[in-house]
Amino acid sequence: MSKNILVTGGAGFIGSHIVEEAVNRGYNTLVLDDLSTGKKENLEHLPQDSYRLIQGDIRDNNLINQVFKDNAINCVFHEAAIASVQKSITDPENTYSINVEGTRNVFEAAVDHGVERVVFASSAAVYGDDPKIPKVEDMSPKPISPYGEHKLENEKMAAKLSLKGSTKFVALRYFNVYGLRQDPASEYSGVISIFINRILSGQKITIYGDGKQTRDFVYVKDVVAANYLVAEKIARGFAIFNVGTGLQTDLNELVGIIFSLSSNVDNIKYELSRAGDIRHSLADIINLRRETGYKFDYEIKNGLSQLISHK
Ligand code: NAD
Ligand code: UD2
Repeated sequence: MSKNILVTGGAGFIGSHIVEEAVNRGYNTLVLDDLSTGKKENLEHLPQDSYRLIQGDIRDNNLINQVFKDNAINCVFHEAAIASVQKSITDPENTYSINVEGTRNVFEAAVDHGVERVVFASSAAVYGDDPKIPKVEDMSPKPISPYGEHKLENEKMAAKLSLKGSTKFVALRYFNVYGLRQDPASEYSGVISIFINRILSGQKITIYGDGKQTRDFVYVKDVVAANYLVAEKIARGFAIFNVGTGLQTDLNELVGIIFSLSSNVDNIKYELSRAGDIRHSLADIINLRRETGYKFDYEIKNGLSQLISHK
């Protein structure tokens, strides 16, 4: 694969793992991040001279064009976004300006500068609350949040731009990603980071609803593998793939595994379901597997066990 890599949002949770893999592969690795939710510390375990961090905003069109002009980028992994659905509801304008207009800057600059490929983070949120599972890429999207709408707009924008230049775009609809460096601080963080943080520090956890809701939890290392596989293997101008495991885990099962891997005693309270909570979410990953050979390495127990062992 091409060697000059740009990771937007590379100081964030998922982005920092994509950067780590680029560094391990010996690529010239550039990170662009405004450090709004990302942190320099997320990259500090890597040798200092193994990547370059530019602190900047994807909404700054001049900066973005300069970055492409100066660096002969071959491949972009675009992760920068406001990743919180809740924020997209409480602050829709700011979220739109980053998630849609900022993304447009990155995509257009990539095309203008002849970048070979852009792989970008979309989301299962584009499917909305359609109860049909598993979710297949060709289902008609029904986003129910500004966040989901923005991700869908990104996909449409990429599809159009792929007809304009030589840049190839791949949208990856991530399901529920978990792993090291996922920030547990916000109440809207992923359930796994919240539960592990609370359970390991002996605090009570809250399950909203009966705990029988299910998710397709995918370990961040498998998400990274999917990013590099599509970058290497997908030859057409535009494609969309789900990234998950194709397996469902309910919350009761999930907490059972976490308690069994830690030495803490069960300390759970049940509360009413969250408004708008989706009952079941599951990815169909057949297309990704068929076209790239993707095979996830971490089913939930392995992923949780690796995560807990790093805590
Ligand atoms: P994160 O908040 O840890 O990472 C986002 C990164 O983007 C941060 O480092 C942040 O500082 C940076 N950023 C935000 N606004 C920016 C701007 N204007 N300019 C430059 N950088 C900016 O979140 P994450 O969970 O790592 O999410 C990464 C991507 O994956 C996002 O696009 C998110 O929407 C998507 N996604 C995540 C999940 C999940 O389960 N975590 C699921 C579906 C999709
Ligand atoms: C995920 C994404 C969201 C959006 C959505 C689209 C995250 C953090 N959220 O929401 O951004 O893309 O998918 O479908 O990635 N829960 C508890 N206790 C807690 C926290 C959560 O019971 O302390 C429950 C929650 O009510 C839900 C489940 O755990 O039923 C998973 O919650 P989540 O916020 O991790 O993810 P999800 O799928 O609701």
